[in-house]
Amino acid sequence: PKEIFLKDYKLPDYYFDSVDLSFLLGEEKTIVSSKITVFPRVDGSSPLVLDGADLKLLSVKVNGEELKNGDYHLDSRHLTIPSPPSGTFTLEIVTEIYPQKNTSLEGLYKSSGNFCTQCEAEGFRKITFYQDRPDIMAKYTVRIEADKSLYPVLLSNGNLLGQGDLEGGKHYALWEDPFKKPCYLFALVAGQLESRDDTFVTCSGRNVSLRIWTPAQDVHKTAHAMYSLKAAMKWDEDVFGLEYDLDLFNIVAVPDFNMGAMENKSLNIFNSKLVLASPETASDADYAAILGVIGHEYFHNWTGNRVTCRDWFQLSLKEGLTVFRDQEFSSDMGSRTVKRIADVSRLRISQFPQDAGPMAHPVRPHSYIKMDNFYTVIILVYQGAEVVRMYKTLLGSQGFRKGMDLYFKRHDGQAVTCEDFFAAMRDANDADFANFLQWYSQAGTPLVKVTSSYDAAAHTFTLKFSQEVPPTPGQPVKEPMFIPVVSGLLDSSGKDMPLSSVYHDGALRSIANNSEPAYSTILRLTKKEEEFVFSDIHERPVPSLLRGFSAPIRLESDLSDSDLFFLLAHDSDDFNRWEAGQVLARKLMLSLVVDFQQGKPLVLNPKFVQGLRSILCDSSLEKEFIAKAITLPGEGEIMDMMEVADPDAVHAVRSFIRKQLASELKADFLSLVENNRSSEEYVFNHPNMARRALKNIALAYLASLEDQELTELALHEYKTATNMTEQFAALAAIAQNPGKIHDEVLADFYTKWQDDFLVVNKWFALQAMSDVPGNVENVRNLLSHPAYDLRNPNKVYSLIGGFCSSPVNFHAKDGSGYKFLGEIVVQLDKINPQVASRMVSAFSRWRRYDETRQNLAKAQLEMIVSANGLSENVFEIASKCLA
Ligand code: HT7
Ligand code: ZN
Repeated sequence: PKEIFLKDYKLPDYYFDSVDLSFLLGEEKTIVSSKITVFPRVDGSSPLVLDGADLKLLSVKVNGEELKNGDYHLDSRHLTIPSPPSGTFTLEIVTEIYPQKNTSLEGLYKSSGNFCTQCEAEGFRKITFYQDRPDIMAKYTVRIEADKSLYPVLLSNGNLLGQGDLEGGKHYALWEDPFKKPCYLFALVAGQLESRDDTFVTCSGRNVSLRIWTPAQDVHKTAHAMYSLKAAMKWDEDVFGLEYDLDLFNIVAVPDFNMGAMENKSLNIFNSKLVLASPETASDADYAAILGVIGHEYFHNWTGNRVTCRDWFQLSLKEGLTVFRDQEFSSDMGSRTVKRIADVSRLRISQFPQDAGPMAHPVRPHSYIKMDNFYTVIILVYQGAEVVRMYKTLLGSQGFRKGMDLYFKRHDGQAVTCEDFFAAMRDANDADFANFLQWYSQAGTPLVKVTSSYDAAAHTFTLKFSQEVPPTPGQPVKEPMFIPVVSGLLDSSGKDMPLSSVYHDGALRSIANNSEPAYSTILRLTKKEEEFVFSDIHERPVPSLLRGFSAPIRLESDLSDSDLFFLLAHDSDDFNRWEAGQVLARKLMLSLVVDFQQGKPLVLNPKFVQGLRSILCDSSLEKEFIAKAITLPGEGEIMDMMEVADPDAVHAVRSFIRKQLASELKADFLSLVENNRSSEEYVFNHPNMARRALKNIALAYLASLEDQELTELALHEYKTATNMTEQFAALAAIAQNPGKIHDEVLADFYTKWQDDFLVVNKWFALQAMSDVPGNVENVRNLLSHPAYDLRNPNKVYSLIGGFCSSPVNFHAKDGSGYKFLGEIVVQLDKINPQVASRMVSAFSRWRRYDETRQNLAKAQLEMIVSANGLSENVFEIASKCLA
């Protein structure tokens, strides 16, 4: 396979001006004709090289003249015209494709009888020969012709120019997109769909028609998606002054989709699970995900579509920025602290481990084999968003907005780089960003250590920082990073101390703003070691560092347990209150793991129970925050902190702490369940979600006790639930404990929901994630369940992905989990390489385990790499894991 390098980027030799596409959609085959106006970047006679994959070429014409065999060159990846005419010319190409056979779900394919497309990153080359790279931006017209009864709805990007009936029961539609776009934003949908319609009036008074398309029976489940879309359109106007630019915005929901959704210009295509919701079938988490992803794809209209990426190495230019924007949107629509906690937890679960493994790469990678693999590695998306967040932290909201305005002013309609974004932020604010650009090029999560000392005589408080970025593949030595550490100091009553000035790098900086005292400040770390000395500090403070998680780093401090309990109780920064509890829990779990490994009895520190009880009883706290604060760090997070990861010990310890807490806080948990039951119809709003979250976590703790009365309670909650959030939480609580009730309730749930494929996927995931030993057999059996289908990515993510997220069973010492995944990956790779490569990455941390497990996992990776006809997608990940 060919590796592509950032350093090899070259401007294209040819640009495309206009692209006319015509599709004859058929049952056996589809004929695609393209007519492109091509012009050279500089005059000369370089060959024109077009990308293509799985295409049957029918004809090529240049300036109306058909080319004969020797006038062009065709291989399995390219169509080359060695000597095109000089100046502007037209290129016409006709190809034949087979969407019905396309199980890779990239390019043009069929999902539940409807045609749809997915072109990012490099799917357009499966539709026709083209320069499939984002810096080729052109204006498109698209004509679609198909059988009218089978495909009554024909959609593409932009505005509908015309439509009409044709002979033989066919019809056509003609679309024109007035904006230049790269081909990865091209989209086509044809099928039997109906829409929910609405209108949005933009800030300048234009009416935009909004349509959400689904099969007829699902239209009633699109109200929340429509609400989310309108909220996103309004938010982008209010916060960034960005108005929608066409008169029509379409969303289509399809059941077979490799990722969450796609931001095609004015025709977003979504995985059904991120559109369809009703109180009975979707949980609060689903509702929140729909809000966030509808927002995300809509926000791409400016950050991604109007201003796009020069090349795929710049992916975080659009993804990091757009994820940041959707995070901000969701924060503004709900609780900022809870959203931040959820995002940081995900960062720790997904990104940090990858950053410390064989797949580590910078926000802007130096090379790739298959670009699709760099969407699954969450580094780009999450670390990318964190980098954008740091600009905002450093510049403040207004400064950040100034930077965004300049970015659009300079680059609207262009394909640009991460440096262009950096320059806009810097120039709009005249800012000094020191070595900030390192965030784009250095891989690995920086480890920052901090110690503190108080000088009572001099009234100074000193923080000494050191930073280190660990070596990663291909980058053994790193430079220090620019790390903004937002900090405050708490006095003995738990209040923020006023901060007047700090001495750093030989200079005294005033913190107070226009003689107003400040209670928080940004410490800008830029060196391997440095010191900050706060003056006028009249008692020993407890420092609250990295407030709001102001940089994506690992922080190790010398705070004592009592400092952490103090922060948990008092910090004015709610994120850091949660964080203090997590640090305490991580310390506790790690020390109990050692006890477990040494065969010592496990004993829970009563102070920890006390700390959590005070959170539970603090009526000033919001309920969703409490639910987060009493959730223990995941098993993966603890294993990541160990020299040799021990899944059995970590699982035993986490289960022990859960049960201990459940038994000691039983009365509190019971009253939480009692007092937080739904009294009214399901409403998706923050207070109601918070109430449900708190009730559900309390129920889960109680059910872990395996006590008959408490199981009855969970069963009662299951039976009386009027919404999926509470019904599924009760089911999950019961499903923790194997036995008759467990089996009966799972069977009941399936019977109830067997006709709703999205709910059935939840049922698959719940069983797959079970930590009952030997669960691999159950999962194997589920593979032949009539509702299962390896060709549907959502089902794979539920069952196979769910299984790999259960440490005890995936990492079973007999290797049964690894063998299962190995077999599935090879089988799946023949159907859908993108999904198979996402699954294979579950092996990426194999070196973190003991020797027996290492050998078993390695054997599977070797088996995969040597499999016949392996895709580049899986090869790239599996071979990197073995390197
Ligand atoms: N920008 C979209 C990315 C995407 C994608 C990438 C690779 C393979 C399939 C894909 N489907 C969608 C989606 C987004 O940013 O949300
Ligand atoms: Zn995106």
